[in-house]
Amino acid sequence: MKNEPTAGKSATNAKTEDLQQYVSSGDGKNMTTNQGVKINDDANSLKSGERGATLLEDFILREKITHFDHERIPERIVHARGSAAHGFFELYEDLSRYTRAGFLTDTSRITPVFVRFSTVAGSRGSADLARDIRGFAVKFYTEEGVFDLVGNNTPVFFIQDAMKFPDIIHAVKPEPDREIPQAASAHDTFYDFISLAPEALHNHMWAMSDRAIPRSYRMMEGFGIHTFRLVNAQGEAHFVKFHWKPKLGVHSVTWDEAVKINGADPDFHRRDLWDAIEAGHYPEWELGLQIIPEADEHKYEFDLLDATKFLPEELVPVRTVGRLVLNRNPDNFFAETEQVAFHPGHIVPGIDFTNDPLLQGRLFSYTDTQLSRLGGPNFHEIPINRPLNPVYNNQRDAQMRMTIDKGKASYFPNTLGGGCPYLAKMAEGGFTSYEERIDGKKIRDRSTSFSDHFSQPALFFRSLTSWEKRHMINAYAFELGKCVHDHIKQRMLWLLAQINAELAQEVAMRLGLDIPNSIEKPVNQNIGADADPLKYEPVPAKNYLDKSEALSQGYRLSAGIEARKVAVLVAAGFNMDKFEKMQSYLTKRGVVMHLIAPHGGTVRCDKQMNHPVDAALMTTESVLYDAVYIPGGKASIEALKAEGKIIKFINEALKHCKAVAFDDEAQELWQLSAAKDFDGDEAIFLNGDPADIADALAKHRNWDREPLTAHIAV
Ligand code: HDD
Repeated sequence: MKNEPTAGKSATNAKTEDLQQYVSSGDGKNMTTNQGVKINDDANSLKSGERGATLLEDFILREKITHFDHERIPERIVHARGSAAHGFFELYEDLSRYTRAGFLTDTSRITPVFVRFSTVAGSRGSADLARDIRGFAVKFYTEEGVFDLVGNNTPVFFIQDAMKFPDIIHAVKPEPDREIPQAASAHDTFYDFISLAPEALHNHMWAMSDRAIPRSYRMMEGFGIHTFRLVNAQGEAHFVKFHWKPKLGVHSVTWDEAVKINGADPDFHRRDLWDAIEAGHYPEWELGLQIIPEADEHKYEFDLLDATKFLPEELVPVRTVGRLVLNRNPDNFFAETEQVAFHPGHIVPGIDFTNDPLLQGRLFSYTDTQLSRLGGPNFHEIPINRPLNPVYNNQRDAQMRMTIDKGKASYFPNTLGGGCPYLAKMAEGGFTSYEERIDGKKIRDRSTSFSDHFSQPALFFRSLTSWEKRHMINAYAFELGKCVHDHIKQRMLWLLAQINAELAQEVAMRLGLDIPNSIEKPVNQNIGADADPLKYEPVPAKNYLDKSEALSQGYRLSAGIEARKVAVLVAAGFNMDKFEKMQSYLTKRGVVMHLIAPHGGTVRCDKQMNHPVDAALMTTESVLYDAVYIPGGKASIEALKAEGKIIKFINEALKHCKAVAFDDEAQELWQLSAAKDFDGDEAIFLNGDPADIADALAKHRNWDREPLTAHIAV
């Protein structure tokens, strides 16, 4: 199946073509009932007289209302809020030395994918910029069946054993008495749990880092988290960790921005992904693999089966093996994005599991949840979930069965069906589980090789730039500051002190609390009733690696500025030449320029031409843009000076460390805003050269400005 990716809104691949058979449009057609009867009146029910009672006989009314009454399905128990897109995966090099998976060995293939990004804790209608881990789930429609890589945007997870998943989710979800707070971890039940389960600290630190408030889904890394196995045609295995590296770099907004974006545009990430794809700026990631020989299983200071640990890239480099491009928006949110069902247990020959106890539990949960979410065991027949290759087996019936299975034999072995469907030998592509030797006793326990809960969080903190550390300290201070119970905050401070003294002291200072020297109960209370607490106490932090730049967002800036947004503040009489010079330079590089004026409609420039206004000042906010540009033009600047919101708009951009450029007369606004306080700032421009703005956009923010912005009141 060679399927060249095509560009534009009509980008197709084998899966999007397959979906076309289910796509329906009423364009140019009569309206009908679900039974195909043409409808003559869709506005009035059938009544006994003009002002009389409505008749039960009205099958058109009954059908319409009944269907409406049942439109909703249960939202996902976690990751309810999300957005998705179609695209393709393309392989750079043949990896048959490691795996027999076709999409990882055949470089001529284009494998269709459907990718869904999500937040974890919030409901389906919650705002996009919640401080939260992001889901990064990829469904590959391979020639050998569906492979799902159901990962997150952090390389580790909160817990080590699936047994604790309901607990941590109950702790982070809104508190059950009042169902408050929505899509927020800053509350007592969450910290009560985290402070008693030190295994959760590591992923929690990632949740307090800038990763948890991304600028865009397009600017996030993705991680498969667990150690999986690659198995080649000879049955030989290697361990593997999966990574997605975004071409646009990894970037985030500030917390102040996140809070304001949630009000100004709760669909900020959803809109950003949709708009970028519609404009032809297709987001792209490279697939990276860390491949580990089986012989190295016990080589590291941590256990490869422990999902709260990453494998530092300094120990095993990430090998870039292919690219993922998202080039088509779904046609229907519900049918595709809502009904797509991912499952870490959807694997293809050449990939296999490990004994990671978190992964093992997930293998149960994902099918189980679809049974109530999608209503029964036939959810694999929903178009978005169907594999590209045909399905033949002896599973039958159940709610909403679409397939019409022919013949008498729905069992195997059989003679009445000619022995069909028959089995595939391994050489014919039949899946065979990796033969792993297992010796041991049946035991409900946790390996002590999982007990180092502090070394990697400490490594993570050490690896951050000063601005990332500052953001994390403030995030902890905010979240714990929202908690009511001091004993919970104090346990958290004690735990933070085990990771990094600076982190703990700075947070303690902001909370107005002291760090306790010890805590009364065992540190780890996440153990069995008869377990020996000493056996499960976390070991003190070790330093087996001083720093890992890959953990920081500060070292991997990108040159890509596609679909970045620049606010251009204008009023009647603005300088058209300067604006057009800026516009032509930046739009060629994919930047979106929005003309923002005190009113909607059009705005007249100094050449007496009318330009359409993209947003009236009252309908938009500074936080929705990556940079601000103010062209000159005396009349324009005079009018802007009369708008109180203009200075707020500029000052907010300055506070959030964005590029701001003032041309000619606009320098009066430089004087009136906080811009004049930042002498020599590398992202504040007077008579800005478009190339400088492009450069500043690529750097994302001038974080060096941040410590100097405390006085800006916005
Ligand atoms: Fe999960 C959904 C990622 C552990 C149980 N999970 C879900 C989604 C993502 C992840 C991205 C949303 C998929 C989509 O877009 O539809 N989950 C993870 C990662 C984990 C993880 C990276 C650890 C490494 N999950 C995990 C555990 C359990 C679950 C340990 C239960 C034992 N996850 C679920 C679920 C969900 C789900 C309840 C909700 C909706 C769904 O599956 O389809 O089954």
